[in-house]
Amino acid sequence: MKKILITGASSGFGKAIAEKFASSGHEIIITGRRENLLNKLKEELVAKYEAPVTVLVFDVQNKKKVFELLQDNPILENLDILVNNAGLALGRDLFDEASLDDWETMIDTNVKGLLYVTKAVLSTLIKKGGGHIINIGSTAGKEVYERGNVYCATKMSVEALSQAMRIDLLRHKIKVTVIHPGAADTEFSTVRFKGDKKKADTVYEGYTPLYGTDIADTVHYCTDLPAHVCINSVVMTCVAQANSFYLFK
Ligand code: NDP
Ligand code: 8X3
Repeated sequence: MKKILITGASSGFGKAIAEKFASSGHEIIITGRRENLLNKLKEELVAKYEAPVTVLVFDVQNKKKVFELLQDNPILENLDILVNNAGLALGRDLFDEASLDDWETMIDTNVKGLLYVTKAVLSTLIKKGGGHIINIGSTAGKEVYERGNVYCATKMSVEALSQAMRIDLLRHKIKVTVIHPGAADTEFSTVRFKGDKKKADTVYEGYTPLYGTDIADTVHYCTDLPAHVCINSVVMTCVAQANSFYLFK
């Protein structure tokens, strides 16, 4: 049994990852801001799989709270896997028309939040003598697309930080894997278009996108390999998509 901490487990990829690990007999710590959804997920996973589940409620942008809750917390003792998944896009606007507030929220969540959580958890992994960090990037972190500006920049940062972690944490035997998914049907687009569900749904019309379960299977595969093997990077899309630019509808 492994112990896994997942950020952003109240929906989408994080929720699917939680279910995948709970169903395969692991201990999971699920986190996010929406306490009601996390408690509901916990109830479901306990009832279905009798899984040990802990809920931690925090905003990854809140440095103080992240460190209070995650640094040297006995609940995290012997943690094996950290999945840095919490993140979002806000808006899909031209550079000169985009909102500074949206930019700041994306940077604070996707980059600074990931750094806070990783830093806070690292002492536990180091004490244990190793572990596995999975960072969720995006195809948006491989190629910049029109109106993607700051979201793409944050996901390019996730790629750069994953490379940096892999190098600097070698001596602690910590594996670092970055997973870059393409379009996946989650709450992502509803958040991006600020609740406009109709607009969000059009993103996934005319083809079969990825689903949270596809990303969960990939995370599970990467963490289930022999101790000496590390998958450094995965770029995954649905069959209809080649990269940020080519989507066959
Ligand atoms: P969802 O919107 O379904 O899930 C996002 C999760 O992140 C939620 O659980 C949300 O929880 C959490 N979250 C957002 N902001 C914060 C915050 N400030 N503090 C704590 N938790 C937060 O989207 P996805 O599952 O699709 O997204 C997961 C990750 O995958 C993101 O990093 C996204 O950028 C990336 N991604 C998504 C793709 C897609 O097409 N869907 C493709 C490639 C990458 P809560 O609101 O409860 O805090
Ligand atoms: C989410 C995929 O194409 O909307 O990271 O940027 S995309």
